Amino acid sequence: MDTTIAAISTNTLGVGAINIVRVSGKDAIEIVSKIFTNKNFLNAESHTIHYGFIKDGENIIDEVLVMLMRSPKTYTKEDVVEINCHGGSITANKILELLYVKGAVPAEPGEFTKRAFLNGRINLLEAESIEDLLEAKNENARKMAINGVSGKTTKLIQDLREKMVSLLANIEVNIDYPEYIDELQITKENITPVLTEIKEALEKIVKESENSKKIKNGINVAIIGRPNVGKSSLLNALLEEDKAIVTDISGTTRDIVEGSITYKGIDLNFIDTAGIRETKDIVEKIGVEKSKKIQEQADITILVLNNNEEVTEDDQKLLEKIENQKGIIFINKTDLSSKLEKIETSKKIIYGSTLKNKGLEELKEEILQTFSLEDMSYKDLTFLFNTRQISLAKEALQNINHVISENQKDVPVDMLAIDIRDAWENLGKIIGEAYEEELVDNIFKRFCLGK
Ligand SMILES: Nc1nc2c(ncn2[C@@H]2O[C@H](COP(=O)(O)OP(=O)(O)OP(=O)(O)O)[C@@H](O)[C@H]2O)c(=O)[nH]1
Ligand SMILES: [Mg+2]
Repeated sequence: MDTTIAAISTNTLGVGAINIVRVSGKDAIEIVSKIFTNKNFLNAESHTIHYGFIKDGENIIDEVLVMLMRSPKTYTKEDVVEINCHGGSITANKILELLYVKGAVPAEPGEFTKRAFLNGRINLLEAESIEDLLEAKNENARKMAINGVSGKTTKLIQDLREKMVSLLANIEVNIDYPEYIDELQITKENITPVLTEIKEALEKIVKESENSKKIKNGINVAIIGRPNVGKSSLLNALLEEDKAIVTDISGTTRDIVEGSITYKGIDLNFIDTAGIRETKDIVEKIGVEKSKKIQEQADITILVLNNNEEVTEDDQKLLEKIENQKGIIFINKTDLSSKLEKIETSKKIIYGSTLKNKGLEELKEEILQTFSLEDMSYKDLTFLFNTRQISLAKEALQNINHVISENQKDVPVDMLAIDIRDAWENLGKIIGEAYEEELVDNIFKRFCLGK
C-alpha cells in the first residue's frame, strides 16, 4: 500500500451539484497541493476545510472546497483528501486526471474500504456491511446494514467466540494441569449448559439471518391460478395501479407482469402469470409453461380461486402442487355468490374481492407472517447479511452440534476441543480474523469505485 490512490466517490451518472474526488495514501496531501491554489493547505491541521481553485498550470479547472484528514483518524487510516468540486462528470474527471499526472494511481473498486480493512480500522463484516448499506433498497435493509457497519453485529459474533475460547481454555487447563482440577474440572455434565447456550445463540443467528435475504431483496410472490379467476386484477389491486391488462376473456395474460410494493419495510415483488390450463394455442402454452416455472422459483405462491365457480380439475392440480411449497389460497370474487365447495388444503385461506378491494391487507400481512417478518420494524435487526457470512455461521452450528452429540456419547472432553476450535475459526472468518488474500480481494471487488 505504498501507492496513493484516487477516484471519484460520488455517482457521476446523473447531474448533481457536487462531486467528491477522494485521494488516500501517504502522498495524498502533497499531490493535491500541487494542483491546489491554497497555500495554507500543505501544512494545515488535520480535519480542516480549505477554499481555493484547482489549476492545471495557469488554467483554472474549478473552484473547490478541499477537506484534509491526516492519518490515522480517517476512513482508510491513511492521509485522506477529499476535493468537493462542482457536479458533472467532466470537472471531476479532469481533476482526477491531474491527480494521476501528479503521482496518484487509479483506485480499484472498493480499494478505499479494502485499505480500511487491511489497516485494521474495520473488520470484514463491517466492510461488507458498508457495501450492503450502499445497496440498501428499503428501510429495514438500511437498518440491518448500519448495525453491521457500527459494530453491533460484530459484537454478537465476538461474544460467542469469547464463550468458545473460555471453554477451550478450560479444556486446555484440564489437560495440561490436571493437578488444578478442583474447581475447573470440565465434565460431560458441566460442559453441556455452555454448549447448549452457544448452540441456541447460533441457531437464532442462522434462522434470523435467513430472513435477511428477504429484507434485502424482497419476497418474490407468484400469483397463480387458472384463467379468469382474477390474478391480474389482484396484481393491479395490490400495486394500486393498472399494470396488467384485465378482461373477461380467459387467457388474457400471456406473459408475466411484475410489480413491487414496500409493505412494512419489506419489498413484495408480485409476479402475475398466465392462467394455467390445457391449451393448444402455441403462445398461451408458452405462457403456461412460464407460469409453472415462476411458481417453482418464487419464494411464495398465491393461488387464486374463483368464489363464483366450482373447483375445477385445474384448480385441484394447483391445490395439490401448492401443498409442497410456501403458499396462500386467495378466494376471489366474494362479492358474487359462492359456488365454491369446501376445499381441502393445509394452507391459509383468505377471502377477498379485488373488485371491492377486500382481503388485500390480510393477504400482505399473511405473506410477511409466512416468513416471520411481520414485526420486523420493531426488531433491532442485528444479524448476518450475506451468503458468505450465513454459510460460515451454519458451519459453526454444525461444529457445535457435533460437539454436543459427541459429548453425549461420552467422548473425552479434550477430544471435543477440535470441533469447538473449528466453530471458533468459522466465526472468526465472518469478521475476517482468519482471512485469506483471495477472499479479501473478491469481497472488495464488488464495491463501487471510490468507496
Ligand atoms: N365480480 C368480480 N369480478 C372480478 C373480480 N376480480 C376480477 N374480476 C373480473 O374477472 C375477470 C378476469 O379478471 P383477470 O384479472 O383478467 O383474470 P386473470 O386471472 O388474470 O385471467 P387470465 O389472464 O386470463 O389468466 C375480469 O372481467 C375482472 O373484471 C372480483 O373480485 N369480483
Ligand atoms: Mg391475467
